[in-house]
Amino acid sequence: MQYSYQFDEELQQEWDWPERYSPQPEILRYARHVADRFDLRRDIQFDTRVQAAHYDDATQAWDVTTDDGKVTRARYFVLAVGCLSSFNKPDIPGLEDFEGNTYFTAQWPHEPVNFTGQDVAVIGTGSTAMQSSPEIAKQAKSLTVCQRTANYSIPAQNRPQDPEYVAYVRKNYPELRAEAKTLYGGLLDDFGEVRAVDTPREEVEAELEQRWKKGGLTFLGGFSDMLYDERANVIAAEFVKAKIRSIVKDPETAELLCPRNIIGGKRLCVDNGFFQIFNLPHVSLMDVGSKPIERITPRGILRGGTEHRFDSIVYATGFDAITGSYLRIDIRGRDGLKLKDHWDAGPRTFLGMTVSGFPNMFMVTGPGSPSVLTNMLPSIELSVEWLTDAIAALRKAGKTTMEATPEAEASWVAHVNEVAQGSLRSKVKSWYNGGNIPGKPSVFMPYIGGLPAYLEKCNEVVAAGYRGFKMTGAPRPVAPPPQNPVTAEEQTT
Ligand code: NA7
Repeated sequence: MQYSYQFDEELQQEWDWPERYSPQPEILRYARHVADRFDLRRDIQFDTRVQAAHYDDATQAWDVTTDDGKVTRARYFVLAVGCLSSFNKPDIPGLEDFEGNTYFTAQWPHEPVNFTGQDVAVIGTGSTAMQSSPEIAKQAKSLTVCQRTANYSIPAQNRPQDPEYVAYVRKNYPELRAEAKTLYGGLLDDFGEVRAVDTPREEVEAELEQRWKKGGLTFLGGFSDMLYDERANVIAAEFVKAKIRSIVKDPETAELLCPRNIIGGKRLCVDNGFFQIFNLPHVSLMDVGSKPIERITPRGILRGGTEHRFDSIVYATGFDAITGSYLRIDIRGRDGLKLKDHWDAGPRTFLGMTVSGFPNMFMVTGPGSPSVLTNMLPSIELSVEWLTDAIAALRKAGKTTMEATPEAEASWVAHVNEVAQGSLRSKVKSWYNGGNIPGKPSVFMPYIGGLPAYLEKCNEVVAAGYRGFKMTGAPRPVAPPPQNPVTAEEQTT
């Protein structure tokens, strides 16, 4: 009920969320309902990829080139491209040679996939591997999970919504939403303020047990130091490893499934019976960490000189997170400055919503905002509200463009980096810090200082008359785009 929009009270009241964790079709149904209810489809052009967006100082507008060959000229350019939408195609030799079925969890087909009677391999043990594997195991003749690094997961304990809880939330939505904004992740739950290191071990373990039974992402939230003090972290890590050993009957497989690093360093996974599947006779674990995949062959996976044959291979290999979707577009700001160059050493933004040198370009939950560390739907709304107000303020001021100053951006980037240093999350390679993509700059990309601190900063900027921004130019209508559609290359020349 919290992972939903709050901009319309009737929408909140009328929508029925039947389960604690909604499955994908349910969330899609909600998105479609919102689009229809607010008549949004007339403003959406589907099946269109943005290839380039270039700012032109002469027109003070953005020329946005799409793959249908059209150029759209716009005063404001809002990137709502998502934090986890550019998928990571792994660089495994021979990937294209496979003659069976290839799937990527990040680009799952819209029509149902049936694995009945098949030998299936899943590559990866992140969230999507852990969530898809138990489903695939229900159908497949055999399932082989290829694990490079073991990962922590907490049971989802998904269940139908309790009607009393639903009634309570519906009745108190405004207050609950307001309270959520005062919490670190923008998510209401029971959070402990004491430190695990100051609490007797049995009490810490009792709290973890209770959270394990409750299930879900806030497993580490019982104590304030779980992601800041290794001594606290190790208690939770050992607790989960003991659970894995108690679930998985074969001791060797259990040991392989036990992670070695900090719990919560990588994003915690939430599963529906992932570890349990390794007790099934047709499911096995392949350790591709100590003995990597050599190549994909037309028939399967070659590893240690042996070919393992499969009908289907599922790559659950993640995303070029947070910056990937921006950098796959040829974005150029003032004087042809390429976003790719500006972000060469990692993303540089002011408040995660604007970039110096890129006038009137706004990002929804961009790098340097709390984004993926918070409840995403409310955070998306907060970004949208802030940038909408900013555009209104710009118009009210009788100006055409607004742009973060280099100083404001530099100081925000320094702050984002500084707060990240204090967290154990900085010590583990993950998609939060570019560690999952070879050659990607190693920078902790989301703002880790928490939603309340972030909102305070955003509000301060507004209260001080958009401090940190330059507003320039007198308002004028946007000139029409060039008559003949041009390609990104032609525009370059
Ligand atoms: P994740 O969580 O980034 O997981 C990707 C997995 O794929 C992870 O286990 C990787 O192992 C593995 N991987 C990646 N490349 C390879 C290669 N080349 N060989 C073997 N294994 C590989 O991605 P998800 O899509 O599951 O989830 C992303 C987020 O979506 C998730 O955190 C939620 O927020 C929703 P590694 O650990 O790098 O050794």
